[in-house]
Amino acid sequence: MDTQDTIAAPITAAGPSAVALIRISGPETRKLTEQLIGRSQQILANPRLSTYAPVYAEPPISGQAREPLDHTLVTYFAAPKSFTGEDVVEVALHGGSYLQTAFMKALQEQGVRLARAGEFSQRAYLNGQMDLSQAEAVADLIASETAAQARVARIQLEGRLSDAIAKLGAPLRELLAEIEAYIDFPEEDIEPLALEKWCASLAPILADMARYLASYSFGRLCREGAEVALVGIPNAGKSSLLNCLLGEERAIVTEVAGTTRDSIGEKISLQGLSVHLWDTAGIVNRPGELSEQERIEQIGVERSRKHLRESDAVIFLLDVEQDMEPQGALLAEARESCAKLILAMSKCDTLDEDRIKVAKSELAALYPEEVLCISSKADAGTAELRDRLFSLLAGDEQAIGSVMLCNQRHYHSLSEAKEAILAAIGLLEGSAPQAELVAFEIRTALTALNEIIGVTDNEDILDLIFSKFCIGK
Ligand SMILES: Nc1nc2c(ncn2[C@@H]2O[C@H](COP(=O)(O)OP(=O)(O)O)[C@@H](O)[C@H]2O)c(=O)[nH]1
Ligand SMILES: [Mg+2]
Repeated sequence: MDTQDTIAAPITAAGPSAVALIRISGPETRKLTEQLIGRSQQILANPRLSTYAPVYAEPPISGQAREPLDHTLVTYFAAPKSFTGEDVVEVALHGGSYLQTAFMKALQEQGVRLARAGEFSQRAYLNGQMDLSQAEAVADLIASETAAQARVARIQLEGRLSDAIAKLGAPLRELLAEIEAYIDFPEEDIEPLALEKWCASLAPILADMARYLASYSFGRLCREGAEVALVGIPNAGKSSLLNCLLGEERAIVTEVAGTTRDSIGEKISLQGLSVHLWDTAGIVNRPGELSEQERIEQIGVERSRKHLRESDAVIFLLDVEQDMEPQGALLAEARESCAKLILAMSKCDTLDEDRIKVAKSELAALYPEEVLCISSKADAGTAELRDRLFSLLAGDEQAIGSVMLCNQRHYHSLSEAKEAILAAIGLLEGSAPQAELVAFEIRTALTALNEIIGVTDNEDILDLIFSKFCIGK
């Protein structure tokens, strides 16, 4: 990819709006400003200060008056103090497709290239304005729809993940230097005292790595959202609960068993966490020859079972007024399929205390945890259900505010680093360890850590990351 030419693109969304911001970045930026924008000397002499100026669709021709395209605010950012680290000019045209198209065409006639998706951020990365994990956070922040998504992205953009990774790397580099000193004298055995010291210095690094890796299970959910399914036999009250949690009549509810044939997914926010909530078809096993209707029903049931297997958590609804035997069998199956399961007794507005008590004791063998009682009709117990669901998804990581691993790429690299450190410790604890081999493992760990913050020139990785950005970012 050419990083030497001058690029431009609208950095605001397409369509009519109050303003449409056009960003120009690269070595020709100053020259272009002089050609296409009035009061250019004032603009270029005052970086980071917005100036109201006429904008033109063609360069000046001596002796001829030019008609301006627009009058707008123009801001110059002198390299390296700009988003990309290059000379940048941002032109805040009035929003609207004609003005944007005309000005972009004028720029292209002056030799400017239309920026590719993510190219401004890629230049920012290549010019050292931010590291790779921060560039990824820019894309995440733009894509975020909930508080949790925005928060984990912002923390990463602030460089806190980068700092944490750098903190893991620093003592490893020191240790590597020490070990390499031994490599110069291969005939000498490593002193036992040194071995002990090296092992001791690796232990806390390993513990930190394990902690960050553990944070990925919730960090991933913060970034990507959680998939949660409502599961139970027909008529257990699943669709009613979906509607109740959504606060709208989304799914059809009737007293007829088998009303819900297909899964219906809707998003809700749980303390800022994005949850994709699925109402599923009631699960029934039908032995023997199936009628046409039953065949259709079983396709829905297959989908429900898929949700059981693949969801991050399951809310199992149990209707104590219906046959308990098939519900018990299904609960056992659900527990096998999904590690995170909440059992809730539905329609509690119709049950008296004694009935609830008896049902709870019947369920104790299958579900020793606290069974929830809910009523979608009376909107009772649902606040507690939401809290339980959040705690279950969050696990030990109750606060969305600390440094968490939330990106699969980072998780893989850190896992590699941890494996290498484990291998190094294994060598050091074995008989007659060779300094070269230990050093090799530590170098492997450092390379993997560097991949996270992007001390990489691997073009494939870079292209993969930046191609996911939108144009203008
Ligand atoms: N009294 C009462 N009835 C409910 C409640 N939830 C669902 N129902 C009724 O139970 C029947 C089945 O509900 P539905 O949500 O369609 O169950 P699904 O088949 O599991 O989706 C309908 O007649 C609902 O009105 C509740 O909390 N209280
Ligand atoms: Mg239903």
